[in-house]
Amino acid sequence: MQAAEVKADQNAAFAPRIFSGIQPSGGLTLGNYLGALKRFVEKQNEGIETIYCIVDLHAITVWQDPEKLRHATREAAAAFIAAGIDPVRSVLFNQSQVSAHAELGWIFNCVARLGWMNRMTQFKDKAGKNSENASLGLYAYPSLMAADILLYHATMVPVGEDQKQHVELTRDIAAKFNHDYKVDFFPVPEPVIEGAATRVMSLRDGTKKMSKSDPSDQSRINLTDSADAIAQKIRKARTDPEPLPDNIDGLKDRPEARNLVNIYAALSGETAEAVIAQFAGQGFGAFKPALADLAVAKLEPITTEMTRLMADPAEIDRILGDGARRADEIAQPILARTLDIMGMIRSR
Ligand code: AQP
Repeated sequence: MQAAEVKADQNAAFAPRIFSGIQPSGGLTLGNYLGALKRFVEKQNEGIETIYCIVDLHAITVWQDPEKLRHATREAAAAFIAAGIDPVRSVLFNQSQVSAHAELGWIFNCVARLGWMNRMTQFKDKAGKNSENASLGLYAYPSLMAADILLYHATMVPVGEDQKQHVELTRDIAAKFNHDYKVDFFPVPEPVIEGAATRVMSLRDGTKKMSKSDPSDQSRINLTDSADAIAQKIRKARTDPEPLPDNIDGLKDRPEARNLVNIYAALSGETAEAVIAQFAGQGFGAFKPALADLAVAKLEPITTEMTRLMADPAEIDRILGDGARRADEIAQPILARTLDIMGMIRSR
């Protein structure tokens, strides 16, 4: 089956609900902020029901040092809150506290087809040449992600460009389950990919995604970086010798220049066209300091608030526990009904 074809009103029976997640596989980056967190806050503020998850079960698909995982999970929670997620209006929790994710993930392992999984490009990228040595979990990652989303009957999934294929697989799993059991039980959720920075690229290589697990710290801006570190990384970002063009088409074969313009646009809330109009004809000697000032102005308050929140890890754990209880209340009836549809006896 290809990405599920859905009737226009397929999700009409479901209340609009947003689910998305971030892996605590390291400190969060500017890519995670612009592609995910910033947009998660916008969705919350639009008044849609929002459920956000720190997906620690996904993070362990590659080995994680236990102390670092604990720290990264709390730090991700601090980043959500510092960026503007209100843990009362949104549900914010870490995945492993709601065991229904793993249970529905197993069920979806039995719904997803090997042929579908074999097409997943993220597995190929992450497993690299040594795929025989990759964990089975890394291979099954997309069906656990489908469980994360469908466990809450979410209808919309804000993600960066790199996760589009996984949301399409989620749609296929939902449609196949509904078809196989002759039900309209799961919605077929839509990926929501919007804004100027759906794919923020590495500062060292404009053809590679900015990633928290890139071995080069210079390739990314971390949400914990100091103002000096941010300015230095932008100053040293790879570029070409040409000045900025006077229209967007002039960025076509200039991935590094395009990336910096997109970052500026996403941070300032302008379009890339407006940024180009402002800086046309100027070299990077002028553009980079303007970008560094903007990045520091936008990120410094978040970093400061994260530091304040991280000083009280017990409070972060309390917030995550509270979110997990609320998530569980939504998830349990949906899991129970899924098992019932499949013919599993539930008698205790
Ligand atoms: N560079 C990026 N540009 C735009 N969006 C991005 N996202 C990640 N990197 C970028 C979006 O952030 C959300 C959470 O991603 P994730 O933590 O689940 O995993 P990922 O996509 O694999 O991100 P990383 O940083 O590259 O993690 P590692 O290095 O651990 O694999 C998603 O919505 C993603 O699209």
